[in-house]
This record gives sequence, C-alpha cells and structure tokens, in this order.
Amino acid sequence: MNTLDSARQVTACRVCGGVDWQDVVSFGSVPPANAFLEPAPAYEEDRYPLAVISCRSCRLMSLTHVVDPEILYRTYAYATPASDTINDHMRYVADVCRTRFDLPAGGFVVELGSNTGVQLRAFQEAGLRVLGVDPARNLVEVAERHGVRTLPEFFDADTARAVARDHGRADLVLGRHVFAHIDDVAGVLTGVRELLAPGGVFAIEVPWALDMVDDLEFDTIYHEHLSYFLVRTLVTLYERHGLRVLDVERLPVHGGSILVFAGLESGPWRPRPSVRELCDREEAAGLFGDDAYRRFAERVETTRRELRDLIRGQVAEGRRVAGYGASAKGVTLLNVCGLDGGELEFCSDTTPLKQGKVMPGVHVPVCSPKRAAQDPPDLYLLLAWNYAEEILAKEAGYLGRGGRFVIPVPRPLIVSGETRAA
Ligand code: DWN
Ligand code: ZN
Repeated sequence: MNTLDSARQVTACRVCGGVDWQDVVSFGSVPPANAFLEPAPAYEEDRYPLAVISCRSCRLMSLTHVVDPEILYRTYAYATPASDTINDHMRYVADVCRTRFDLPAGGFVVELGSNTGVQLRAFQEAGLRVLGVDPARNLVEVAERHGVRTLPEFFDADTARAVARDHGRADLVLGRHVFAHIDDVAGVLTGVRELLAPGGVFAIEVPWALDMVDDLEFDTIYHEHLSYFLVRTLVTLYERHGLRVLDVERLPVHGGSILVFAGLESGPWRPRPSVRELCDREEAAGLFGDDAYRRFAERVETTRRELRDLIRGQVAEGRRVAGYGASAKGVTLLNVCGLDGGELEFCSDTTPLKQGKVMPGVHVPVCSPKRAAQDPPDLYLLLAWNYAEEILAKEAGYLGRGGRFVIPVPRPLIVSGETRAA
C-alpha cells in the first residue's frame, strides 16, 4: 500500500489555524511504534514520514503527518504495565482529581483512552461511577473483564453526546496521555463541552514540551504523538473552545508530564497561579522563538550519534547488548539512531502482547524478562528509561553480577553496580 494514502499531511495548525511553520527535526520514514510483528524471514512494513514542525503563532509542536487512527489504535500493543511507579501515579491522579475541584461523592467520571481500565478502577474504589472510552478492542475486552464498563470507540462529539444521553453529564472527563494523540482537537473539545456538568472538570495529562526539549526526549516523537504541548498553547486552544485552564501540576511520569485542569468558561472556577507561573517558565526558556528549537535539533543530532557510536563500540569490543522495555520510545530510538538486530540480540518486556514478536522496523525479538534472565547480556540499553529507578532497583542482582545499563537520554549514561552505589 502507498502509505501516504493512509496518512494526512498537516497544513494548518490544529490549535490556531496558523500556516507559518518552523522545521524542527526530521527522522525519515519510520513504521508506527506499536506495530509489533510476527517473526518472519522477511518483512514488508508500512512506514510514514516522522518529522516535527513548530507553529510560529501558538508554538504548538506537531508532526508533519497524521497516520489514520484506525491503523494505529484498533488493536493496540501498549497495555498499562504492572509497575509500582505507574500504579502509585494513577492512585495520585485519582486523589487529586477528586479533591482539587470538589468532585461530588458518587459523581460520574469518563476517561478517554482508558486502556485496560487501571486508572478508572482507582476511581471506582473511591465510590465513583465510571465509564471508559477506548478504540482498542483488545484492551476494552480486558477492561470489561475487570469490571470497568468501556465503549470501544474513539472519543468525539458524537460519542460524547451519546454518553451524555445514556449516562448523564460527567463531573470529570479525564484523558491521560491521549490528548496529544488527537488530530481533531476541536471535535473532542466540542464533545467535552457537551458532556461536562456545569461545574465539571476536564483534566488531561500530557508530556510537557518544555521537559521534552530540556531533557532531549526525542524518542517520544512517534506517530501516535501528534502534538507536543506547552501550557500556553493549551490556554490558547481551550480559549477558542469555550474552556478555561484552571490549574497545572507538573508530574514526573513519562519523562515529565503536566496534569492540566480545565473547566467551562461559564463554570464556577477561576485560574490558579500555576497557570501563569508555568507559562512564564516557558517564556523564560525561549520556547516562543525559533532559537530554542534549532538548539534542540542540534542536541538531538549529537545524542543520536553518541548513542549509536557507544552501542556499536560495545558490540565491536565483543560485548552482548540487549534492550530493556520494548516501549514505543524504544522502537523510535532504535529506528532513528540506526541500531537494530545487528547490535541488539533481543529486548526484554513484561507485556505478553509484545513477547514473541519483533520490534517494528528494527526486528529485534521481544522476550519475557524470565527468558532474558536465563542468558542476560553484558549491557542493557534501557528503552523504558522513564522507569529507571524502579527497573534499576529490580535489577540490583544483575548489576551486582557486573551487568550494566545504558540510559540513552539526554546523553548516553552507563550505569553499573559501582556507579549506582557511589
Ligand atoms: O503516550 C503513550 C505512553 C504514555 O505510553 C503511548 N503513546 C504509548 C506508551 O508509550 P511507551 O510504550 O513508551 O510507554 P512506557 O510505559 O514507557 O513503556 C514501557 C515498556 O516497558 C512497556 O512495554 C512495559 C515495559 N516494562 C518492562 O518490560 N519492565 C516496564 C517496566 C516498568 C518494567 O519493569
Ligand atoms: Zn498554531
């Protein structure tokens, strides 16, 4: 298939309609990061251009191409991992959403992109009524099995109206790491407006573009992530759609995220100082001018080269290297750094859906951690670096036996038992 038949090239900015774009980075053509494949002697894969541009009017960073979401999400390989870090985080999100804007006891919570329903279960346990909306049929099945009612749909204005009609207005609409995946943000915000109760709150968690630029998290650039948001860009977007940003909290998950609370313009809440404070930090970091993005692109090039040279050097010296965590970021990192099955023997991952498959583009086989532990490599490239603390603690035995990890960003860093103890 000509892959461009199933991808749309972005012309006008999805936030402000602007057409004056700065080119930021371009990684050539790459397969979708969650398109894991059955092992085969040869592969034919769809690849799509992967490049980021920045709107000079509102400073939305956007991908240049939008892959058809039916291709990306109907069957989805990313299921919320069994991780203390993410479980604790989800409990925190449930608490903060319940308390910060007085969510009524027994209120109604709708989550977009609810995956296997782990986040919603935290609300259920607190006595709230919940409904998930997620297009991935394989994940909806899991959520339903765990007692979380979930519609197998993309969230849009029609879905929102149907939910309001069948279940009533929502006190909280939540979208964790899903809003940056949406092309038609206007349609979704129309739906949110129609679904929210008058005093209701719309909360999203997205990677913060300032953290992404500062910490050089270029591996979070893949086809699912259409937008890289600054707080100020979200303020602009919401204002255009009858919503108001009320509060923003920085959180460490996924390399630095923001939890952004918003309400209806006509609602009872007023913005808190955090909104202005974070906009000021973005301004101070120079993110409303071209230079910051030019510097980002230069630094990305340096890290790409350093990582490739480091890993190839280790292999040339006879060391065995494998990946740890077949994350979407990891797939991107390997593809854009030119590392593949020639360098990495395998990649260990806890997700049953990924085990036994090969990683898109680079065809590194994915195996279970148990299998990996039977024949561990000399060096693990930590492709799930956002869980570094948890993973390094879990792998203390491996480190103690002389094993090492490479944390790839912002600059490749080798961690051994000794450096960790120091
Ligand atoms: O926005 C998105 C984020 C939030 O989640 C999505 N578009 C897709 C996904 O991105 P990701 O795949 O980069 O997410 P994670 O959570 O960083 O992926 C970690 C991977 O590592 C999972 O496949 C599970 C695996 N893992 C592991 O093998 N051992 C994770 C932990 C904690 C472990 O100990
Ligand atoms: Zn714009």
